[in-house]
Amino acid sequence: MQLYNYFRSSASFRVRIALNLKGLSYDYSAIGLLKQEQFSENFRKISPDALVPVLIDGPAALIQSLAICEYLEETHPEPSLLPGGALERARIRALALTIACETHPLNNLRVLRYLVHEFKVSDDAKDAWYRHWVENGLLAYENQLSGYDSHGLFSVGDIPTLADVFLVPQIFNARRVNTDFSKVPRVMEIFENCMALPAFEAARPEHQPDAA
Ligand SMILES: N[C@@H](CCC(=O)N[C@@H](CS)C(=O)NCC(=O)O)C(=O)O
Repeated sequence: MQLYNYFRSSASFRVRIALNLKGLSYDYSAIGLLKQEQFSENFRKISPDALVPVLIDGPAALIQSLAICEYLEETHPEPSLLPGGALERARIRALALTIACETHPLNNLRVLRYLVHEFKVSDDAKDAWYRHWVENGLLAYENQLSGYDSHGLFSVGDIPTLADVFLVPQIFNARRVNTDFSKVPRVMEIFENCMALPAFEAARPEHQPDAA
């Protein structure tokens, strides 16, 4: 498999973690987002949205990190990233979507660029926007966890799931804008537990070949 990605992209980071957790090797192809390589004609052939990540598996080019992770889950079921019964799996998906749909899109590079270029917001205002939405999203995540009857080492239970795969990269992004994590203690505990695992550690941005 081949992964088109960018070291600092949190959506790419999710797929790197999922591949590592499943013990799958892949070739790393960097797409420089700041150099605007995502808009090149060649890349758009495999990524119509001009977004990373893209996973190539044989003749197929897969986009959207959640779809890619579910593809990996179906093609390589062990270890499972969606374990448990219907309730556990619904919780895992809801947590992952809280990050993927309610939090990350508001802070994506193209959204921030639009704020700066079209609305002339300052860097401070842009960071305040970012912090607002990421704190909002992480609090929603924490509140979901609080509603569960029991707590394990990870978001849902004692093994890492798709929820953790989506959570961890968002924390890395949030740190870059001095987010206040004081209202999400359980989230931060889970984050530390994840980062103690080699699959998460190896996927972190600084360890990627294109890290600046
Ligand atoms: N929903 C997509 C989001 C992908 C996405 O937003 N990727 C970002 C990096 S994290 C990107 O390529 N941004 C390029 C840009 O904003 O121009 C997924 O989960 O794969």
